[in-house]
Formats: sequence, C-alpha cells, structure tokens
Amino acid sequence: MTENGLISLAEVYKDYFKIGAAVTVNDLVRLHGELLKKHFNSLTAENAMKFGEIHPSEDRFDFEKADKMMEFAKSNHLKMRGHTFVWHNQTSDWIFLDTNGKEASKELVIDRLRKHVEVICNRYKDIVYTWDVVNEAIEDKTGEQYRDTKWRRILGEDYIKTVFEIVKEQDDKAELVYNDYNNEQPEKLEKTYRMLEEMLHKGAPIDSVGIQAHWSIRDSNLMDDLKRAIERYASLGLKIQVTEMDVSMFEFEDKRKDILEPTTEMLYLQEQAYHNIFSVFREYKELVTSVTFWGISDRYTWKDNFPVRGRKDWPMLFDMKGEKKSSFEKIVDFI
Ligand code: HXH
Repeated sequence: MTENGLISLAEVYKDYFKIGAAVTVNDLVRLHGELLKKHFNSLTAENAMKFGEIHPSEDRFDFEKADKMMEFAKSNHLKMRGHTFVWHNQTSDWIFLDTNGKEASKELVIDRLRKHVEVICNRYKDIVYTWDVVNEAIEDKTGEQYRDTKWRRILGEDYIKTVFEIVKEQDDKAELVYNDYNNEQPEKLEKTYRMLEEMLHKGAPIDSVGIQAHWSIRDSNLMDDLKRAIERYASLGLKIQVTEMDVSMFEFEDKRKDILEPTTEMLYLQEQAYHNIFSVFREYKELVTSVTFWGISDRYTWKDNFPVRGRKDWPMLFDMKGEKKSSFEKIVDFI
C-alpha cells in the first residue's frame, strides 16, 4: 500500500471526469476499501441496487447492501451511480405478474415501477448523481432494433420514454442515462442513435449515453469507433458516461483456460490500450462526465466468470495484490 502513496487517480482526473468503481459490500473494507478511498470519487453497486436484489417481492425491499454502500460513500466523500431501474436481467418476476399469475397489465406494471422508483430515489438521491434508467434495450443478435423484453412487451413501444419520465418525476437533478454494451460499434451505434433520436424527439428526458466499455486488449478499431460514437451521441445533445470499463486479456472468441498469469505481451498490450483509451476520454472531457471501472483490482472481477466460467482474467488497473499495474502508470503519465 505504501507504494500507492502519492498519486490518486480521482485527483489526477478531477478537472476531467469522475472516476468510479463497481463494488460489492466486501469491497468496502481492507485492501479494496483503501483503494476506493484513495483513487475513486464515484461508486456503483455491482448488483445491490438491481431490481431483483433490492426489491425481491412486492412488499419487501432489501436495502442492507445498498445502504452500506451509501454510508461508505458519505463517510469518504464519494458519490454514487444508481444501477439500474429497467433491465431484462436480474429483475424480479413479480412485477410482470398479476394476482392470478397471469401477465400483468400495462397500468399495473407502470404503477409498480413508479412506486419502486419513488422509494429508491427518495432513499438514495442525496448521494446518487446519476441513474442508469434503462439498461441494454437494443437488440444485437438479430436485425430487430429493440430487444424483446417483458418490459417492452407490456409497456409498449415507447417504454423507454415512459421509464425516463417516471425517473425524472422522482429525481429532476440527476443525470439520466441510457446504458448499453458494444454501443460504440458501428451497427449497434446506429440502432442506438435512432432510438435516442426518436425518444428525445418525443420528449424523453435522457441526458446521457452510458458506454459500458467491456473491452479487450486486442479490440481493433476501438479508438476510431469510440471517437465516432462520442461525436455521434453528442450530436444529439447528449453527454457520455463510461459506466463499466474493463480491458480483458482475452478477446470474446478466445476461450483458452490454460493461462494462469498474464504474459508480458498481454500486459504490454493492456497498457497500450489503457493509454490510448484514456487519451480519447481526455480529448472529450467536455462530453464525458464519468469513467467507472467494473471492479477495483484483478483480485476479483466478474470477468473471472464471463464469458468463460472460472477462467481468471486481469482486466483492471490494480493487480492481484492491489498494486498499481503499468496500465495505471500509463493513464496518469499525461500530467
Ligand atoms: C453488464 N452486462 C451489466 O450492465 C452489469 O449489470 C453486470 O453486472 C455486468 C455486465 C454486460 C453483458 C451484457 C450482455 C451479455 C453479457 C454481459 O450477454 C452476452 C451473451 C453472449 C454474448 C454477448 C453478450
């Protein structure tokens, strides 16, 4: 830890954008707790504020984990990103069912969603500066524009607008975000652009696009795609948040399980990637309002189980011991 002595990432970037990390409650103590306090000024609950976790049945909320995060954030001068209200995963089924176990009506689902948002916003809006209002609504496996989800089936075509309006009613100060992955890639970028343009035209209070940024060390075209995406979203008057960044040692198609520690080449490619990506973020600092990592150190990351279950990955800026990697040095070496 002493080695991490002087430089604070959040401090280095204080005139650029917030620097965040996704956390579980276990990250609030010991090594990760210290790293959070030192290097970050924004915090996202990796799971604790997802619908299924925080509102498991109609009459029961489970605030325990999210409250611990809020307390940590308050005591240590961090703000929080709220993640996430409407998503097709990790959502409780009760919201879509009526008392007979049949699909609930639009009115009932809207009424329940409004109550959910009201409770969550009232509890957390002092510390939450931005909400991922809708997560991953664009279809990317077929030619369809929208992902076929229960939300869309029940609430109808304009449900994204409806949901943003509901959140806006409860918190008119926060930055409201549409969040997705691969939305810097040309095809998904165009689908997303069309959706946002239409929703904004209809009056949806969308402030920003969340680029999840689950990337890898060998993403060709990433810098060009990223710049194009930022400019294209900005042309709609939107800001950008980088919401879930990690730079995997493995391309998506690479399913190898025999690599037990990162090779020299991997570490080199990773530091180049981080260097280039952060140069782009800095270039667009007027548009980018936050950059959040989906984890803290290589000690624990969701990439250890995705896309290959049980395969260790090393996508973060801090290593297995919590020490700064060369990737860290590369993103602070501009000062
Ligand atoms: C994010 N999804 C979520 O926003 C976050 O809440 C979660 O904790 C982790 C990551 C990323 C994601 C999206 C789709 C997906 C996997 C991860 O499913 C795929 C399946 C096959 C191929 C590509 C994506």
